[in-house]
Parts: sequence; structure tokens; C-alpha cells
Amino acid sequence: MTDAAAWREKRRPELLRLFETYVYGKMPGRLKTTRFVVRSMSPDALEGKAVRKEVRVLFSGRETGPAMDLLIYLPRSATKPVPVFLGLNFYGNHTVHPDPGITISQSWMRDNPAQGVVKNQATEKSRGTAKSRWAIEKILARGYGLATAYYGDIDPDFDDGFQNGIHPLFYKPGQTKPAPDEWGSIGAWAWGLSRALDYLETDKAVDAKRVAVMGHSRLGKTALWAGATDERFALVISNNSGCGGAALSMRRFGETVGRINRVFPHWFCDNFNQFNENEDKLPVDQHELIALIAPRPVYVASAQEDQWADPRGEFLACKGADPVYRLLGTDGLAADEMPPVEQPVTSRIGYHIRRGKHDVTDYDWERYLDFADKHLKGR
Ligand code: GTR
Repeated sequence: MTDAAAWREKRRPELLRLFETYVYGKMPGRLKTTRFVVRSMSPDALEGKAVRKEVRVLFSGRETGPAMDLLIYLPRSATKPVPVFLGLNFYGNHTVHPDPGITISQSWMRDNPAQGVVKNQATEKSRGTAKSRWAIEKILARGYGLATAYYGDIDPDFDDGFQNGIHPLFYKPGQTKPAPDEWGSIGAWAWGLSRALDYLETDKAVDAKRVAVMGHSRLGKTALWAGATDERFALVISNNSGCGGAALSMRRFGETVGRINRVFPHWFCDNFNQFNENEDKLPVDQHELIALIAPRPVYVASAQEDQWADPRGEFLACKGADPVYRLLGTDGLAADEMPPVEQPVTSRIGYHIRRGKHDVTDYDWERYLDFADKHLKGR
């Protein structure tokens, strides 16, 4: 493509269709029946630093249907609508902070006795177990809000042939599972992020034009796909997303397409299996997923000891998206080579590799906050 209009009108829709058809699957739009119900509200949570809200998203409008619980913290000192980070969590909203006011999730979860999940149910012991991954006090102190939901509320993360979660709501008469080019679980989780944004658009305390979607690992893959498919997301953050996320599949480094499809057969659409041990036949690679986010700011973070997620492949995908960002008039990725450890690149495509393992740390959040200050706050 040599001009922005051709990218916008021709190549972008073409790439989006290829990712839908061969990687994540096509997903439906919003349901007209969806309702938002405020379940709790505290004007002085976290020692007076925050307003806390819990909102239930009733997808079908029915109390008995699939539902997603949103937890929202907003800085109490705010005098106008605030920008918000939105991200899904792995073990329930009550894990992101020890705040006793957060309702413990009743949803099915993967067992994790060390973190207080027993017989697929969360217990009191699981409060705050993920707090090191959510720098809530820092986020609030910098003038941002945080919205989060448990990803299993949208689709429980195991292969049940898509009988539970959101998929059955959309089956045509006689349909029992998604078609080969229809959404798997990552598509469903991304769809759920868009529904969370639908709610945020109705909340007057939130500046819904400045919502950054963020995710770690499988939820980082999800954040990228949500950012690619829903242009209302103003900024996108991929934390250690790896294979099927920010890492280039054709490098076959660390986790591969064949391996991810065998271990997690429900994550992608069935058509993605065509590329098991056959990556060269892929009609797209993951730099084109990042390009679908252009010209909106995107930040990709790797970790040195997370070789499974292929840090170099994640950097090279950023590099591969750079021409599109430049075509659209931004500074793209301001780095020719992979930067040294903990020397972040903060151009419109942001990137860092930090010390340590597969995780989300305060270091990561500090960089995301700096990046959001630079690319969102001023708008
Ligand atoms: C791993 C998987 C990765 C990553 C990770 C996670 O088992 O191989 O692709 O998604 O799980 O989400 O924690």
C-alpha cells in the first residue's frame, strides 16, 4: 500500500477478514437484549482513594443467562471523566485487590488450591492473590481508572465443545458448535471486552474515548484481537502475549501454532489447525494483527525469561507493523534493533523487554502509565 486511503479501504478489511477466517474466527455483534445492572457502589473504597462499582452485564438480559461481572475503580479525586484501563483477569475480580468489598466470584474456575480455588470454586483465601499483577493504587494515583472482569464469565477456559459460556446464545437453529471460521474462546473473550466497553460508554464518570485495553498472556492475545476488531479502544497493551498474540508465528520459536492448537483446542477457530507444522501457508502473520490497530497507540511488552512467548518475535512483529503506522502519519516504532533490557521504546508502537519471567509487574504498569500519559492523556 502506498497511501492511507488504500490501506483503510482495501488492505485493512482484507487482513481483518483473513484473521477472522483463519485465526480467531468471526464474531457476532452486540445483543440488543443486553442489560447492565449496578450491583454495588462505594464512594470511598481503598481508604478513600477510590470509587468502587460492581456492574453485572446480563448478556441475554435474563438473570439466569450468561453474565459478566465488571469491577471498576475510579480515582475519587477526579473532577471530570477519567481514562480507564480495561483488562480481563484469570481468577475473579476479588483476586485483583484484597479489598473486602469486592464480591467473591461464584463462577467456575480452573482449580488452583495454592490460590484458594478448590473444586473449581473461589474461596475467601483467593482474595487479593493476583494483586501484584494489578497496580491499582499506582493507576489511581496517576488519574486513571481500572475496569476488570473474570474471563471465565464470558467463556470458561476448557474445551467443552462450546456448550457453556456465550457461544450457544448465537447458535442458529440446529447448530451445536461454532463453524470452522467462527469464534473460539479468544474471540469470545475479545467480544466480552467490547461489551465491557459498551457499559463504560454509559458511565458518565468514564471517558470512553480513552479506554486502554490490556491483557497478559492468553488475555494479551485477547487484548490485541479486541483492539484490532473494535476501533473504539483508544490504546492496546499486550503483556507477554506470545504465540497467537504479538509473536510472529512463522519463526516457530517457543510455542508454535501446532502446539498451541493441540494443548488449547478451543482458543482459536478450527481453520487455524490447517497451519499446525505448516506456518508458511498462513495467509497472515502477527505483525499484521498489530497493523490492524494502527494508527492507535499499541504497546508490546516481553520478558527476558519468557522465551516460550518469543520476545524477539514480539519485537519483530512491532517492526513489521511499523510501515503501516508510518503510512498513517505516525512515528511507528522508533527502534531499528531490539532495545536492551528495560530501555523502553515509547513511540506510537511501544515496546520493552524487562528482566524476569512470564508475569505482569509494577515495572510493566509504570511503563503503561507513562505510555498512556504520552499517547492518551494529551488528547
Ligand atoms: C500457556 C500458553 C501460552 C500462554 C499462557 C497463559 O500455557 O502456552 O500461550 O497463553 O499459557 O495464558 O498463561
